[in-house]
Amino acid sequence: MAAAANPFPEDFIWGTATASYQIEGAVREGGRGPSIWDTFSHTPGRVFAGQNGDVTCDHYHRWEEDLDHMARLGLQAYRFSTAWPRIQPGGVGRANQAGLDFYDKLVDGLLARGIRPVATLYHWDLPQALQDQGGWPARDTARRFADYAEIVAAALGDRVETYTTLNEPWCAAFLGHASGAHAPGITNPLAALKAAHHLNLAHGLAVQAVRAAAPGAQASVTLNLHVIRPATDSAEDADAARQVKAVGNEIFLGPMLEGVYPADLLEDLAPVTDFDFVESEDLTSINQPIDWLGVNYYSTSAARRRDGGRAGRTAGPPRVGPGGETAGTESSNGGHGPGNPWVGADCVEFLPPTGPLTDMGWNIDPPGLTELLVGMARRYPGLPLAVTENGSAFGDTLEPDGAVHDPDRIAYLESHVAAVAEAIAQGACVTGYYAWSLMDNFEWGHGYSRRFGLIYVDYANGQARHWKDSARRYQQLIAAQGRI
Ligand code: IFM
Repeated sequence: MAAAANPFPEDFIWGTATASYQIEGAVREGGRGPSIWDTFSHTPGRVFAGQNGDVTCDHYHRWEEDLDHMARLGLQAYRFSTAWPRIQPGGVGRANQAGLDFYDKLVDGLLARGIRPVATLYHWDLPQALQDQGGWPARDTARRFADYAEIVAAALGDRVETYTTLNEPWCAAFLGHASGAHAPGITNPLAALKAAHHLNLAHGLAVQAVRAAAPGAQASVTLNLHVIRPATDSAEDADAARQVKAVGNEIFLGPMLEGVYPADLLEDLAPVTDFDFVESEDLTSINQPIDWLGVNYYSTSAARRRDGGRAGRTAGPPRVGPGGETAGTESSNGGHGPGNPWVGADCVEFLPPTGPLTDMGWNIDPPGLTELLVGMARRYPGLPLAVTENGSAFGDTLEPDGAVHDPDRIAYLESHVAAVAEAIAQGACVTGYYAWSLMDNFEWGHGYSRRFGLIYVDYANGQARHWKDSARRYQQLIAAQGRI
């Protein structure tokens, strides 16, 4: 029997992803200033067991060893983030050379190993000094971000294949400012919407700054697009799903890719604001051409209209936000942040996730990834897509011989790679897949209680790295160009 054709094109990119605050540690070294996550994690009750990113994987010191692991895995690209407070410790002004030097040697080390660097400029570690001046709800933060983007792009230049402006601005805006489950821990719907707009503006200004400073590099943004299904086929539930998608997806897709805030979103949000913080040229500034769109995908959700319609927000039981982000009153954030991140969708509730769940309490729904990719490809023909994060947290055990057997993670990986193959077979232009994550790391409000890595990090024993079985499986998949 002839082997089935491999849908992954020859130039498909296999990578892994990480983020600065989650892996670097060394928070007081190399002139780094404090970020909002330093402040948040050192505030009692915010993070599971009072944990923080002070040391985490100690990647700042172990980066060479980590690059060697990447090379052994056969990675073709590595998606990392630059820490704004390492590069501008106070968020403004001249660059801190020691901070740039760290990423400079990281990029050279990647290139020396044949791995393409993909740099995310913002993965949530805003300099605390900018938070003290208003943070993302303040317009000036967007302009400061463009300055920072220019500094990074000028320093790393075209050695970096792609600059991604923002990672998951939904989380930064709504978990950070509506539910308060993430730094800076604010619970104010209007502040969340202002933050969303200023993140949009920051994206557009940063794309322009990157293009000017590194003309040979590509520009992208990564969104955690939520796959929301109506709980029933009733018109009410269809509208509930629409409302959630509006504030979860369209609030970024609209301005960034179409130059508008959709009318239904504005209508839903009218009880909160008339968007008077949007200035006349903003949408033009935001709507910059990008070279590809990054999509982070973990799970799906089902939404329904709550009895009583727009009866207002309830505290509700602990739950998990669709698209894989913690939300609401999860115990992991110590009971803080009781707000609802779904600003403008007060009359919506989510069904409890069903089926086998990951340690995050998230469902496992590979067809959701195919649906998302195919849907985006049809909506934006000509815009290549990449899966910039996908992965699963499971409770791993380090065996005495150093092995970590993680069949559930392997099954998750294989089924989602197959889902990408299916999307490509259906015509979606998907150019890469980045497993989350290279190694276990600081999982935000959950601290170290959730392990997403392909590589196990033994925090209690000098951050020693141990390959899980899933790392070996990913190594095989890469070598076989995605053939399951
Ligand atoms: O760890 C996070 C990452 O920082 C952003 N996307 C989701 C991951 C898993 O929760």
